Amino acid sequence: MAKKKAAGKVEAAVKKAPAAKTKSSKKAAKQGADHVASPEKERLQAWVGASMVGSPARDQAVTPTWAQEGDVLTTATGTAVDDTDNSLRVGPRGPALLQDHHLREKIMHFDHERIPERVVHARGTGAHGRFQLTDSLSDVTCARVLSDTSLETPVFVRFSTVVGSRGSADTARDVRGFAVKFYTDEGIWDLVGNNIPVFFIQDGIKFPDVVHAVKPEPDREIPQAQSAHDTFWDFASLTPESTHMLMWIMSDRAIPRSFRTMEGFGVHTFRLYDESGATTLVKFHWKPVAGIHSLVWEESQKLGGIDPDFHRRDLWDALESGAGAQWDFGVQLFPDNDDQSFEGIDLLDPTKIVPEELAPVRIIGRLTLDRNPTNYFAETEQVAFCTSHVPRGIDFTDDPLLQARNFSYLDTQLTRLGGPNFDQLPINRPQSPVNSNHRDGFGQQAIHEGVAPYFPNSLGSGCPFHAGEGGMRHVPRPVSGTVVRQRPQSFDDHYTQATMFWNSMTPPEQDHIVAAFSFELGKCVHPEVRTATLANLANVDAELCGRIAGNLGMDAPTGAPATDAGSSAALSQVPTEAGPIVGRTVGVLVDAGVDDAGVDALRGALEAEGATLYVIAPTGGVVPGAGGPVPVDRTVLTTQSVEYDALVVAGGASASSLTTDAYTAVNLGEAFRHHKVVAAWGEGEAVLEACGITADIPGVVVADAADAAFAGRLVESMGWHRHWDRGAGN
Ligand code: HDE
Repeated sequence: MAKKKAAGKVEAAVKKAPAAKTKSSKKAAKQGADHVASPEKERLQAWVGASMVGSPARDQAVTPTWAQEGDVLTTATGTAVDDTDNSLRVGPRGPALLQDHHLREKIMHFDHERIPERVVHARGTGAHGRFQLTDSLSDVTCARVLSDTSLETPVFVRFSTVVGSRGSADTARDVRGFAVKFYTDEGIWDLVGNNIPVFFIQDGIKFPDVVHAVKPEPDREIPQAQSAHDTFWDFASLTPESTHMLMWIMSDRAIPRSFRTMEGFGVHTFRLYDESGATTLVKFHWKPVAGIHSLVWEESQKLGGIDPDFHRRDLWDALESGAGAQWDFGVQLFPDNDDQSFEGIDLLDPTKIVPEELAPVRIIGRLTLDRNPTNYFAETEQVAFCTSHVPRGIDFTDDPLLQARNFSYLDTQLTRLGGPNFDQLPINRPQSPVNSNHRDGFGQQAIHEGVAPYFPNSLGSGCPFHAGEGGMRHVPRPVSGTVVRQRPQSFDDHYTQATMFWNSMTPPEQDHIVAAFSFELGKCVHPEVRTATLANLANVDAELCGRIAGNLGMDAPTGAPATDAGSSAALSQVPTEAGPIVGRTVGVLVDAGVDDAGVDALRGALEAEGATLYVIAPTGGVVPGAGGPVPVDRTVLTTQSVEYDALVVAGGASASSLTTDAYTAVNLGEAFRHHKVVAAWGEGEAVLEACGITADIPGVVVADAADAAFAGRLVESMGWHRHWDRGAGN
């Protein structure tokens, strides 16, 4: 049965070459369908048993029967090991013997466990899931993943920060990578995007420059995972095309609450084509179902120490708890006209967006992440994305950033993954048939049969054949011009969209941007770097520039900001209605005598919304409640308010000891200052009042009992994420 299914596509090609219906054409099908019998597979089957046969190759390796078979410890080549605790020595106190292969192999393997980390995006977190198309794009593309709504496409997603090294903290101010590997039935599609829709530079030749500038300074390797230093701002101030991106990176977008609450963007404009060869330009968008939410700056900084794995843990926990993570997938479609522009915006310029007001995002599908990796190294570390991996129906534009990326990703894998066979690693393997004539190389995993890995051939009966019209297409486009190193004039306006971004922010969001610029420039020791940056910002907005200059104690220069930049509501993160709280966390402060029934009721209500309640007490174990013991999840020694979306003071006799407790006061004050929901029931209200937090303040929820009405108000209040109308704070 498996044979039939996998062979379908190849058979189509075979029909075009009747002379080739031979052993080799069957082999072509077999090579693509990993679960078809072969001598090698048969040997494997005899060895590991039937369970393995018939499952997709990728999953065989994800559940690596061959690597973890049998009960005893063996060497890499299967010899049973008698003792792994003592090296072979001449007497118990004598020297070690060279003939101890197990010792040498164990240490040799350990010595080589690390592979080079990614030169950018080194810190990352991965998850498995699926993509379901809901609205077919068959009118503009022949890509089945975008046109066949009956398909569910498996995916692996890797989120990342850009600047920090592999061990850096998750919550640093940075762009987040949002890379999606679609295992489509027509080959891999890697959509390697970010959570910010524009980029620092317009031409890929500048990428080494921006990365060298933002990475730790080369003499002292300081600072780690921060753009707040001279070399970055030196480069940025001398590169005005980065101004729009700087606005985003200094905004709350760069300190997301969770990967689950980030938008994702393909950034570049791509090209779609249909069976007739008609083309359409497209920008890709991911919209988080959980809403777009961020941390506040102080929170992100504290989390870097309290829980450097905050985002990784959040995603892991959400997937383990079943809350999952979901995004709607959307497209902005544009006619593929001669100048590849839309409403005066050059679609080849990756420092520009097309506002959603001009080209609405059409939602066409949903991404669901629901499975954590089995092994971090094998999956998240070894996953290799290449922007050049696209199935038929999707093509590139001449965006000079995209063109350079198409070279870079394929190239970088050679160093990281040790050779040209990186796409044979289990996590990178397509789930569609593969039948290339590539052979050998480091880490070759396949045992190829036959003698004719070349084209054309007769010894292999011509196999594998050209797919012709059924393969990738290169839609004919006239290209002509003079060879130059030059940008088009239409790339020249570096400020208007930066101004539009500023105009689109609410007052608290603007405050955060001012604070971020002030922090970063305040960390620069060279005054000329600050001066040059202010000169650029003067062209964005006089108030923005003036406020930052004021914070730095400098004079604000005069610029010429666009007066017609307008605004776009889609750019602000402040919600217009309360959203879901799935995957959110609530800390409940308790002590002896707590209203345990109330804790249970609240837990039930929150879990029904997909949120998790954590009981926080002075010590671990259990706390004696009014009606029975309450298990403690975290203690005041291990947790802080920054780890929760809301803090609640429980009712009951426990409240009296909490009223005078310093930890309680500090943490409630902090959650309040971070504009989070703060709540209490029963006697707990007095604890809030002792901290100066009263029921009439926005985002403060109090009630006599932890009943359904209280839970409902708490959930609704958390649905707003932050209560900026509270006034003072970060
Ligand atoms: Fe990347 N980028 N990039 N980048 N990028 C890499 O590829 C590069 C750019 C992005 O989770 C590297 O496998 C160049 C834009 C993500 O594995 C490398 C240029 C965007 C990831 C590379 C860019 C991205 C990477 C490092 C300018 C958003 C992480 C290791 C022409 C649309 C993927 C690797 C993962 C990773 C090069 C610009 C996103 C070196 C040359 C623009 C999400 O190949």
